[in-house]
Amino acid sequence: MSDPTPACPRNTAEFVDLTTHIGGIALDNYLFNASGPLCTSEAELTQLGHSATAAIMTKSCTILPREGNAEPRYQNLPLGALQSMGLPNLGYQAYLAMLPRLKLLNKPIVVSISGFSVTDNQTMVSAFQQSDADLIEVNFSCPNIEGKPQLGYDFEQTDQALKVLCQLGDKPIGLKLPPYFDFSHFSAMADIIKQYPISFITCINSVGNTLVIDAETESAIIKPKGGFGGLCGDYIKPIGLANVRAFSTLLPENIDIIGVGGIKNGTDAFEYLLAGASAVQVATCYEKEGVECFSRISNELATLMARKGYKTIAEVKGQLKTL
Ligand code: RRO
Repeated sequence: MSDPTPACPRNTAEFVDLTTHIGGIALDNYLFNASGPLCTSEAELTQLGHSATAAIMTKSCTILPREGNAEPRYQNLPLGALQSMGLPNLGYQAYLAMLPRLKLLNKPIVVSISGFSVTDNQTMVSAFQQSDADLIEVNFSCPNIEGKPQLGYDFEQTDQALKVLCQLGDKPIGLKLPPYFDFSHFSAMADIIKQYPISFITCINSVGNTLVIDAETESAIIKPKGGFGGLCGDYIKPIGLANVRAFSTLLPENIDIIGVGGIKNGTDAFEYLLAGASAVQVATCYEKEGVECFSRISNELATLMARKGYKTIAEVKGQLKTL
C-alpha cells in the first residue's frame, strides 16, 4: 500500500517562506554570515556569494590594511571559540574596489566598517554610500584592540558619532552593538538610536575581554591582551537572545534587529526569531563548518516552522511568550 496522504500536505518545509527584509533590502533567506575571520579576502567573499547565505557580509574594515593581532589569536572551544583577531582586513579601498565584482553574484552586500575615530568612520561611510553596497553596518563593538574601548559602551560618544554618520547618504545604516547586561543600558542605547535614522541594529558582538585558561599548561590560550578575548558560540546565545528581545521591546518596528550569537541549528535561529530578530548572522558555526551551514540551518528552520504550522518569518517574529 502507498503512503497515506498527509493530513496537511502543504505543511512541509518547502512551503515555508524564509524571505525577510533588513532596512528595506529584500533577503531571500533569514540567515547570512556575520562579520568575522572568513569574510576578509575576495576569495572568501566570492565563495559566500556562491553559497546559500542570504547576503554577503564583509569583515570589518579600517582605513588602512591591517595584519591584526599576534598569534595564537583564535582557539576553538567545545561550545564555541575565543578570539582576538585584532581587525585583520584589506583596508576599505580594497573592499570598495571588489564590490562591483561581488555584486555580480546577485546577493545583497553588507559592508562592515570599524574605524578608530569618528573621522575614520566618516571617510568610510561616505565612500560606501557612493558604492555598490546595499547596507552599511558600523561596528561600535570590537573588543580586541588594545587601548581602544568599545564605542558602544560610551553613550555620549555613540551619540556624537551618530550625529555625523547618519547624514552622509541614503543607504541604510546599522550598528553592530556590544552585549549589554543591564536594563538601564538597553534603554540608554535605545533612546540614542531612536534619535537617528538607523535602519537596523546587530546584536551582539562577541562577549569581550573574557579569559579561558588551560589548566594543564597553566596558560592563557590566546596571546593578545594577556589572553583576554571575545567569547563566541553557544556560551553567548542567552546573552544574544536577551539583547535582541530587550531592543525589540524598546525600539520602533521600523528598526530591524539582526541576531547573532550561538546560532548553529534551526532551533537557535527560531529562538532568535521569537525574540524579535528579522534576520540572523552566523559566525562561529560558519567558521567551524564552512558555507554548508547556511543551507543546513535554513532547512532545519523551515522544517521546524513547518512542524509548528508556521509559513512565514512575520508570523513568528517577536512572538515570544512570557510566563
Ligand atoms: O577583529 C576582531 O578581533 C573582532 C572584531 Br573587528 C569584532 O567586531 N568582534 C570580535 O569579536 N573580533
